[in-house]
Amino acid sequence: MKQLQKAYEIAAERYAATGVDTEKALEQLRQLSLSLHCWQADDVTGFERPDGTLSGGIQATGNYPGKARNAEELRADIIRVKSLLPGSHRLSLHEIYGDFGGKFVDRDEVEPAHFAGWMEWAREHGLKLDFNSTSFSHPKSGDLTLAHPDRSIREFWVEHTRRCRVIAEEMGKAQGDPCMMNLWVHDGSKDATVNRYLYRTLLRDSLDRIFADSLPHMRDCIEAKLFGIGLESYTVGSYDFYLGYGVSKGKIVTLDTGHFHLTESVADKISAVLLFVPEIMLHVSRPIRWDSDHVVIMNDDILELAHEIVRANALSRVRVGLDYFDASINRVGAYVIGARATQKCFLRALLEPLETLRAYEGKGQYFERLALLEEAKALPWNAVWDMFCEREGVPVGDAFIASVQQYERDVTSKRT
Ligand code: RNT
Ligand code: ZN
Repeated sequence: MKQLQKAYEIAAERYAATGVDTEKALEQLRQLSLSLHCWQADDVTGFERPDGTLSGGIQATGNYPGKARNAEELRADIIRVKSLLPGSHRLSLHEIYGDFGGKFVDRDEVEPAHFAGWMEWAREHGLKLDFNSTSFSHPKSGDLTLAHPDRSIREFWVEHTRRCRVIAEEMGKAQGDPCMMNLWVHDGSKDATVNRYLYRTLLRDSLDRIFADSLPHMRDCIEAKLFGIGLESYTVGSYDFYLGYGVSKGKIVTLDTGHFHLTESVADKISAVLLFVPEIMLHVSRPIRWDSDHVVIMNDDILELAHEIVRANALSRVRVGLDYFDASINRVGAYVIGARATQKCFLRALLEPLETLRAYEGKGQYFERLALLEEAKALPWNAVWDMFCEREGVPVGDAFIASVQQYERDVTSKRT
């Protein structure tokens, strides 16, 4: 403790010299809740069918032992993860994670009652819930759902998504805080299509019907992407499509960091998009060559994203959800690495000597601006991070590794 305290005091002094208040940064970081994705625990399988396989252009690769096989196991994993993260966080559920009691409940039959157990559990553990409709991994998923030219298939998915909004509304009401409901559908085409306009018209019309009722305790978020596996040539819900929809209807746009061309900057979108939509939902992920959903680490992409949010003074208008699924390593560990990396990126952004940088920029002192940006990278942010963990009563530094290993020995290694 003494060393940690000393290191923090030295760091605080150095930051103060650049005009940054570390205590203020820590307070802001404490307020930043991540929306933890439930699906890293079980490779996006869910509990709808015993033999559920993942479809919809997304894929989890690896077969590391110990994935959660039911709600009880998933809840236990999340509780362990939570104990290793500073701050207080939310949990994002997909519809296929309902408590279906061993009975098959089709997507157009799902009800808030199927999530009563989750709501009770969440309340007990001080977690707030977010929600997602699920278009994938179903016999009616195919290549098209909400944009399907067959009216009955489209109806099925409209009904599903409307029901999901009602579930989100109940969650929001129960927790006294709006539930963010994310809508992503994989609709697209493997090869050249001559019906781009038709499918997008159908998707727009389906969305209009889904969003017809205004529900005060939930918020709609709409997520675009570039392409899916097996759906490489065309995505109905492209970025342009959802940005247009979101701007015209006042919906929250979800930016998944894996859903753009790899040289496109998601960070640069923050200040543009926030001028025209109420809020942004992030899906923090790590694409390697494609939308591979690797575990998030502190890389330039996420650092730049966090910096842009802080520079835009937009922490209150950006929701930070995680979205990755690596089945090749310890899954509880994967959560902790990605969540802590995201928090560290935000901490570094909060510690940026912004006033000084802006003063330089205002006076056209671009050498000085660049020099300080470079120096800022090496300021002792890690001592501030350690202090954050210490104060929050969670393992400091790599001490969380032992806790994940212990949990593996006691719990996940016994799941066969
Ligand atoms: C898929 C989207 C979507 C999913 C989750 C499971 O490319 O990113 O957000 O990852 O809904
Ligand atoms: Zn996503």
